[in-house]
Amino acid sequence: MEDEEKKIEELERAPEEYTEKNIQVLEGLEAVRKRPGMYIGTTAEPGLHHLVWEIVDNAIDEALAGYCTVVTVTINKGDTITVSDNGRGIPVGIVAKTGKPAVETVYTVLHAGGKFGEGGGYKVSGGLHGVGASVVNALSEWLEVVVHKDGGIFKIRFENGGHVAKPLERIGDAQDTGTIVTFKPDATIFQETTIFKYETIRDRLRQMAFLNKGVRIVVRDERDLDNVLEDTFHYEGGVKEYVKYLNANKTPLFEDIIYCEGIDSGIVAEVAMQYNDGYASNVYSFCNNINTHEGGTHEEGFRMAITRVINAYARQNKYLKDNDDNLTNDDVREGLTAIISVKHPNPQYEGQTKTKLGNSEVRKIVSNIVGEQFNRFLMENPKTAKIIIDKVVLASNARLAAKNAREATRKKSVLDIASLPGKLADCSSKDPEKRELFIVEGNSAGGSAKNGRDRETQAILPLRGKILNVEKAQQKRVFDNAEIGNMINGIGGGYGPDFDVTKIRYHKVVIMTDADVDGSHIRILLLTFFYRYMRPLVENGYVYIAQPPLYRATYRSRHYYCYNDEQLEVLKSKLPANARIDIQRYKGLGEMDDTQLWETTMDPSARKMMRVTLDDAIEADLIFDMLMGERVEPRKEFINKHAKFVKNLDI
Ligand code: 1YM
Repeated sequence: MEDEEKKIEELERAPEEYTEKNIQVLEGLEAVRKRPGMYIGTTAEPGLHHLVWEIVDNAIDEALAGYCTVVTVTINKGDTITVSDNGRGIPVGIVAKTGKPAVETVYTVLHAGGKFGEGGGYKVSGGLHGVGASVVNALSEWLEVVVHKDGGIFKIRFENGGHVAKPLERIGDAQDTGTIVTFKPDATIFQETTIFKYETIRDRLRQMAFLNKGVRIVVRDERDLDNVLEDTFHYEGGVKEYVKYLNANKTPLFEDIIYCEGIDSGIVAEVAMQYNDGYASNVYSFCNNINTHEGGTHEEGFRMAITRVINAYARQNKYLKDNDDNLTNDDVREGLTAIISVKHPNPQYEGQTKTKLGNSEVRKIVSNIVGEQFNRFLMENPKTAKIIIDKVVLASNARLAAKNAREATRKKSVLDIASLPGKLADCSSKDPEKRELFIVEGNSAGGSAKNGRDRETQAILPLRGKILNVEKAQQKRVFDNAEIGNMINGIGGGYGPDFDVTKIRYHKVVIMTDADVDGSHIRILLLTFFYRYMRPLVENGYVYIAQPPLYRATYRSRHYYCYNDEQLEVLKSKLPANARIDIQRYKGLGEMDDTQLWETTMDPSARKMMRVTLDDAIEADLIFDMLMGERVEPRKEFINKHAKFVKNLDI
């Protein structure tokens, strides 16, 4: 407990004049309230949840330091949050620099946690969130911290964005140690919503448990006491179990999950991976428990290493002949599920969304660790090695075939106006922001849409029947598919890794399908295609789902459109009790004429469209796997559980 002694010593030094410091503190918190976006990104729903991550990060740090085994997060009645842990408890002694108890300092001074944390344990927060507990306090209506430590229970309460309402006091005796924080987000800051989403918190905490092996994380929703929700996540296998979880709905090619770990220059790296019989690549990377969506040096190091090792092994064991080309990064990624997790004391983030790891030393560290340990794995497991090499060689052959096929089609059709698909009825506006592309199920609905549309801004691309399930098909078949080719040419930004969202010809791509089972299947097939081959289109919020009405009710020759059963009931309740209402249930878009389709579904001033958003790409991947993959059982289960599954899709 050397750190503790150092801290107490520091605490005992004569407090300086602190009135002025006090003012500085309040100014600091006031700055957070003035510009919350600077600290938590947004005050919409993600920002609200950010408050939870911030407090949880401190508890996880305590777990990584080796003092805490259980973290509990509870959503209480009234949407307050309680986070508790069984660590050492935040120190309660006076800090010389501020003249205040350490716990008060942590909750009122920006970035204070890191400062006295130095030398104690492994501080991992401080990445993308890591703005510190004081930011949560600044953005809360009230916040209470209870500390069990040194035989006592201590409590402090803040109100109105971090003002001390009840100074720290000892309120009882305790045998145990730990920290319990409860807060209520300030509704004047979080104007959009102050309602927490259980699923969002649950999914993030599950991920935290995978990334921090051994920590037990309990999440509870006590808002409805008749229906308390609770999940516990605890993975001794850490990222290994994460890969198993991600592959649960796939068919792995072998049992083992390959695992590499190491520490170099204070940087901890862990990698887990397994191949499945699919074609998609599911490689996710993290730095300090934050998903680095844009990749970075840890991912580069990983890719370099596996490509190098696989090529070397394939040559040594004569799977590749001397004059065969090397297998490429893309070949080794096909069907690969992997988690790359690094913990770095001083991460640098780059990229558009600051989710790309930039520290250059990490490339080599990860590459060395993975290179050495993956190579050893292949040598020790020749049967599995053969399965991997066969898979990668197959991918390589398919890639070459696809390339040839592409080159053949490219000669016929370059991505320019001349090659726009014949079935596309384009619009006349030149401004992509104003242009909308309706992808319409069936030729007859396509016809109505063409006649009913606004020709200046709305283009129509009718689809014939079902499109290919890209989740199950090999790449070559994907590009041979006419419907897919039409969409790629129509949208105009290319596809796959080369997809360029700045080149797209429409800023709204609207999926318009029938309101029946086939329609929702086609919708999922299209979403899967966009998600796998034009992900930035989804990420930037350019994909929409049209909402055609389910019913047309006619009363005294006036038509009323209802988009769901509820609306129909409301309408019925508003009309006289014995009114003779003629109700027509639309089974397909084709049952509407041009005018009806325009009025109900396409007219921007009247229509309802659902924008497809991507809350959590990893969970969305899992759902796509389940809905579109080979295995039938999990899909049945999911659909039974979520009867209206399309609505519940987290994308
Ligand atoms: C529910 C949230 O904050 N737990 C927590 C925080 C700290 C400690 C233990 C802790 C850290 C250290 C020493 C150290 C923090 N302490 C500080 C500071 N849970 C939660 N549990 N003793 C206890 O880092 O050396 C900041 S966070 F700065 F006061 F030491």
